[in-house]
Amino acid sequence: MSTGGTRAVRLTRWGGPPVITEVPRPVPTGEEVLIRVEAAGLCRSDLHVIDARPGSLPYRTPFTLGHEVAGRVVEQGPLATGPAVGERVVVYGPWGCGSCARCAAGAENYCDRRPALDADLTGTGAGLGRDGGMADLLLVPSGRLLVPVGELAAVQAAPLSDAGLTAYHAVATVRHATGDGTSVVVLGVGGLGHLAVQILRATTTAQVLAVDVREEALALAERCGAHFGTLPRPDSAAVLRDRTGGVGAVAVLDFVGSRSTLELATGVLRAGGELAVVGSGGGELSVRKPGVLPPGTRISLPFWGTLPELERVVALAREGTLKVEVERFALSRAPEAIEGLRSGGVRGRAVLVPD
Ligand code: FEH
Ligand code: ZN
Ligand code: ZN
Repeated sequence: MSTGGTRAVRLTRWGGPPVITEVPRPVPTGEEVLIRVEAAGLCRSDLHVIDARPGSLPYRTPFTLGHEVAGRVVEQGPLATGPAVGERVVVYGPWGCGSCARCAAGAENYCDRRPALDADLTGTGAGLGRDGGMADLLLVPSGRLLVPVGELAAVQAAPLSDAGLTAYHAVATVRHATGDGTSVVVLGVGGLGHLAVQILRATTTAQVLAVDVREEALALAERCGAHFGTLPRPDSAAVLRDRTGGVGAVAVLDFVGSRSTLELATGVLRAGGELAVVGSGGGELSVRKPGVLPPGTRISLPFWGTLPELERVVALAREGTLKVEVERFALSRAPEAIEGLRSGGVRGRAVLVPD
């Protein structure tokens, strides 16, 4: 059990391993708010950050990892607003400029000043060039970035800020196309996909069809409410189209983003459908006419989500509609958790809990 110490899992140099080290206790000034971290989720993007080549990301090392954080407000700067000391919160992860049109609307994930912030190596947010929440304490720039979670368990709350919010935003992007008798395909039932299945079932009337390379992930998809699940096979597109009554899926949510999943998406999409590419699997898709995509296809690259959406995700979780499949690790076992995520050995979302 930490003695109120300030441990942090830090990326000290590009290409080096994350190390657990002592850091000075942050002191909140101005609008800043200090959070005692209760849980911090691991994300595939953490692996991309850890593996990044020097200069490939607009971040300066060293910084603490962790962009999926829940905890309790313990100290506020003199100008702080938002949740008071003692309140339990989840941290909205994309930290924008806070004042442009997009940030004013709560869409800091699409901050208009992001290019300038990146040019200054300001960082995208907690754990993404700024000190993050794989730590005992997290300093947040403003109370506007905090959403109260009441008595929701921290290991359930933390993943809502990234996995839950990203899945919700992706569903929101395609929801207009859904309706009775329609089908949506979810490619990849991992930390984000299993939440997308639940969100689709909770907020649309579409049939949900899931694809994953792991049998246990298909079992998770079924527990989350998917109507059908299949391992990828040579005839997967035909099998899935058949499940849609032959017309195809009005939307495909690709949480993998690999060549094979994008290829499968082109084979199952209905004309005039929606392809949301969420995963950063490095796959490429030729967008040309005529080409592999059905006529009328709309492609989106949804990124994270908005503050109002995070409030809705927290509300779904607090009412018991959204449940995160979690694998806990003590903060002191962060390196092992990171390697477990890398090897694909984590079931659902890996979450670090300060020990
Ligand atoms: C964060 C930063 C950069 C790329 C992708 C991400 C996602 O993990 C956010 O959900
Ligand atoms: Zn992430
Ligand atoms: Zn902004």
